[in-house]
Amino acid sequence: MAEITTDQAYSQITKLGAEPLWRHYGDLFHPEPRSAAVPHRWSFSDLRPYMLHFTETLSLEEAERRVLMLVNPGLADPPATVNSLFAGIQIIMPGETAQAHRHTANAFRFIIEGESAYTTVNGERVHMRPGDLLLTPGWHWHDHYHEGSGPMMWLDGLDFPLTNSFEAGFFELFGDRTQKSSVPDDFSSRVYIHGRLNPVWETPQTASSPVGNYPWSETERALAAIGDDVDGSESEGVVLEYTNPWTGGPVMPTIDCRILRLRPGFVGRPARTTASTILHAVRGRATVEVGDTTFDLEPKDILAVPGWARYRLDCASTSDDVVLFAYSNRPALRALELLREEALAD
Ligand code: GTQ
Repeated sequence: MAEITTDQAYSQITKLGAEPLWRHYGDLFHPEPRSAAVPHRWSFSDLRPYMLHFTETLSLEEAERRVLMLVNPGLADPPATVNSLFAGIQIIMPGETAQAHRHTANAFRFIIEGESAYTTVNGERVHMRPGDLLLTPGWHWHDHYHEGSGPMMWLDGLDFPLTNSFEAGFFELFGDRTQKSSVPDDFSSRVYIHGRLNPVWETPQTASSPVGNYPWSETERALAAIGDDVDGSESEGVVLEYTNPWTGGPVMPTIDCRILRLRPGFVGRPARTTASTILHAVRGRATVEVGDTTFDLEPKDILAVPGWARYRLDCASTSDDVVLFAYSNRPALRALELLREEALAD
């Protein structure tokens, strides 16, 4: 090969489908993670009128789901909200059905507004109220129906960016628009919600929690029972994780869901984690620094916190407490031994 120049060797190996690692090494191996996602806030009150607009112009016969995707400016194609996770806001109007389907992506809904809708999950009608967390783990049939009045809106969380990156995304229509009820309404929540009293006649069918709905009333009770008797975590205040009653672990293999309560005057210690996180303000006004940006979260807003970004939470500007809902890809990172979390100096 002495007769060819080095430049020719580079172009020849490219034609042969090879590249020199030494010219790419620094792009592939970083001292620390570099998220393509950017810190970003979505204002619920800004988006809400457009949600309502589409209820007038788009029927649910025309759309699989009426959802506004919250697309991170750094993750437009394929769209994602943070690495491996998606957030969307879904709206369904009285009398509408969102047809039955299933997908390998894990999903949950956190209810923002409205009453008297339910999701049928594998034959069980699971009713929704604001603040409830409903699970539709991967490959569970689900359709939504609204039998009440007024718009019903919720935050959808899915891991399809992850399932698609693994090239393991499957999707299937049920056939009929809705499933028949084949299990008593809200049965899984009634059986499992007590947590420390599990049914012995059941055996786990999937790695995900069998609970259809973690009702807000129980979350409130848990927060009230703890009250102001603990400081909680230095960075995130009183943090409660929704758990799988079989394992005590996260609700789904790729997504964990938590409630954070920042007591009045809370000023959090900065921290970072390789987990990519999405925050949703349930009540109160929080200030959240992510990287170099400071966000004021109004109730119902949604915030993307990219992995390994420095973040700091506080509610010093209000005399009320703040409650946030948070979900992340922490369980997936933990399973792959990629989870690193640390507190930082102020
Ligand atoms: O409600 O089943 O936001 O399938 C995205 C995909 C919601 C749902 C989304 C979905 C759903």
